[in-house]
Amino acid sequence: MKALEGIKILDFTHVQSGPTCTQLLAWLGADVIKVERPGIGDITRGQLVDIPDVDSLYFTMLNSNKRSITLDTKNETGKEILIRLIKSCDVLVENFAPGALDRMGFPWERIQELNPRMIYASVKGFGPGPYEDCKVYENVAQCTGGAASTTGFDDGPPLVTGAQIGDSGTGLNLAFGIVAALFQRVTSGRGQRVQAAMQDGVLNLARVKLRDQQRLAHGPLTEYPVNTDVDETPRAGNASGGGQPGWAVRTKGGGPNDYIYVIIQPPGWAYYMELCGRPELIDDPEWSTPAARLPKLDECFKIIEEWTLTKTKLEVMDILNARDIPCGPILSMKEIANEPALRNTGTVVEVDHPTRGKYLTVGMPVKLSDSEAKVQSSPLLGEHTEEILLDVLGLSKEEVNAAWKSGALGEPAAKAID
Ligand code: CAO
Repeated sequence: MKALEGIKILDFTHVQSGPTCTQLLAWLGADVIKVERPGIGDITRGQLVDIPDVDSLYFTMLNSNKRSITLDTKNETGKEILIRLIKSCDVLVENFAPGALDRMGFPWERIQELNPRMIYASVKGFGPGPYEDCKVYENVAQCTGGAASTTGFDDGPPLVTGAQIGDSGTGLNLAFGIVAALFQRVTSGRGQRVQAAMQDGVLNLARVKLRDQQRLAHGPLTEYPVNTDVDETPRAGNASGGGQPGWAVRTKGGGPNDYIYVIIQPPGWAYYMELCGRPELIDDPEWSTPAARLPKLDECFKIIEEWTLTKTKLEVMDILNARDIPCGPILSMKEIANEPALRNTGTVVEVDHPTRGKYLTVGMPVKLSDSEAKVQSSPLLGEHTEEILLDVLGLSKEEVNAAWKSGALGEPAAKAID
């Protein structure tokens, strides 16, 4: 028995933010029914294609463990089927452009009328306000949520990060909101509206930078490389966001990812200086305290780098961790793909896809002891159309055939079941 077994999700999501949410719910055991436009489907099926006529990795890595039904919700029969799906499911999740579901004829008021227990969950770029009608993609959210203005080096432009904090981050927030709403429904008996804005999701993750904006009123941010004459949280380069100074230093190899992130905490200083062959700096009052080191962190990291350049990043990792000194080798995606520990825990999983063959994906990031997340293939477009109409809605074979003929499920009369 999985955590969300018995819960049916009507999944109107596309691209990344919504699909990442419903994929998490599927891994928790929910039956996720992905509704896609006949003949087209989720636009990502055909984006960044690496193998012709095969669903892209973009799609397969965000839609595992789901079932797919093709349904034209602007067709009259399609609308009737959608009404039956709304009545049969527990949660409707969507991340269309603002107002799209209303335009289809299904505003929240109508959904509530059709199924008062329905939880209606949405991702939008912005919450209510001047930008509520805007379409939004990942990097727009990173820029408007405060991440880009605080990422990068002080003498360079704002930078977006490779981590999809706007899309996958907001999908995670939405999943958490849905699970809470399902829990509340147990006692209230009612569904509710769950809304997650991508700007809010990014800002939630950039919280420490709003902290620093307020600290500026009381003096310079001394842990930032550039901290004078600024009235907005500056970009910190690789400086640590916490109270401990840190930096990415080079290691042996000279490759683009031959770096390790080191952190100088007071208890580690003496060991660093022993390793670096500079024991005289251990007790020197010019170097021995965090306050003495603060104005010359550049020099501190240069001394440490002279030593790290003699070792590989993984050797440095072993040496420092043997003394409980936290550090982070910069792992490339190639290294992560081949990391045995991540394979063993199911964080990196090999999946077999009917037309693609084997590929790697990222599995469930949270592990539940009583609800193991087994990653399965993503569905082909419309793979489960008939199965869903028969099993979930209890339609007769004649009704399914009539639906095909109406064009609601795709090419009319292209299909008929026995
Ligand atoms: N049957 C019939 N019509 C369907 C359908 C179906 N099964 N599924 C979708 N459609 C229609 C929608 O109703 C909509 O039609 P209208 O424009 O007439 O209302 C249309 O398809 C496309 O929807 P869209 O406007 O959401 O798609 P888009 O490609 O233009 O925009 C995006 C994409 C992501 C910018 C927009 O959906 C958005 O801003 N979403 C909210 C924020 C978000 O999640 N962004 C993250 C995206 S990942 O980086």
